[in-house]
Amino acid sequence: RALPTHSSDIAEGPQGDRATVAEIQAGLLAPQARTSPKYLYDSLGSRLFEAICELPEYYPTRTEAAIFAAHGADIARRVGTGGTLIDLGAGNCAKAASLFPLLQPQQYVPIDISRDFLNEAVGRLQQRFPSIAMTALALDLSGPFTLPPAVNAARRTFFYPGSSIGNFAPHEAIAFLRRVRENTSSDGALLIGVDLIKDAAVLDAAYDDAIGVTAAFNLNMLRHVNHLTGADFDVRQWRHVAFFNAEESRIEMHLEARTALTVRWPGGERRFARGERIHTEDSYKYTPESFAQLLAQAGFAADAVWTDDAGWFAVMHAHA
Ligand code: AVJ
Repeated sequence: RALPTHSSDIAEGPQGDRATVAEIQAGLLAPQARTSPKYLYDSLGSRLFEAICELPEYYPTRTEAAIFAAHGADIARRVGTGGTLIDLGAGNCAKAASLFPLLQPQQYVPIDISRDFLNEAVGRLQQRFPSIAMTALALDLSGPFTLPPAVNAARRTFFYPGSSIGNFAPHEAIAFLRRVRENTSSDGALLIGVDLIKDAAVLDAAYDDAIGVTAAFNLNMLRHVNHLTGADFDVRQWRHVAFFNAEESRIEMHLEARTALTVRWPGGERRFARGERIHTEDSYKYTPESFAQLLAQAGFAADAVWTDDAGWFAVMHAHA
């Protein structure tokens, strides 16, 4: 059963809406070409990300799950049962679903930009957990957002797992968490997964795996952009590049032109020299201390942190 999805600003149909097309074109025309990481997630991109989460090199998903497995009871005591769980960037909803027995939410509100993917996942989930009220929201969280009245206002816990917060630069992360904070009352809270700074070789491998799933995930963005804007990117002319930038404390993902080429779209074009790159994603890494500071700047007070034995990943709880 497909659930009704509230959406006003998601592009539908074969082409993106005007604002989307304009944003993408502006990024491609910038001196340092860039695209927002949100364009990594069309239906295929969301499935490629699911595959990434199963890779031996990609430790975040597995490590975060191990933290929940080891500290579940403690985490449930912090969060409390019976409230509203709001899942920011829910994807296939699997992480939240695995916490339902523990957190026993009264209402579950998954939010994701990938509308069809989300609807399908929530439809299945509602059948498995008929007693939890579910409201799926197709929203772009990169802008301001307001939760509809159907979402319980009391005891909202925002769930932001997987270190998705890492896609934002620190100042953007603060702005985003401030917007989350604006959607909570004084009894609101945040349960968030944060990827931690570690050996660069471990980080590099996690974002450039041996069988090339992350490369496919990155390259698929070009197909999505073709679809949205009518551009003529030839995926074969591009190569996946990913590395840890220690100075900025972030993984950078790029697509690099294998040869001099020109990309054309209705009303414009961009020439790329051989070796020139499109910056497609950043994934910032923190320490528990640096992230607690960031939370404080957003109006949240960190009150608990759980990590794995190696200290590769942290789950943090904060109250409003
Ligand atoms: C979904 C943003 C958490 O940064 O690790 C995985 C995305 N990119 N491999 C991450 C991603 C390449 C992922 N986040």
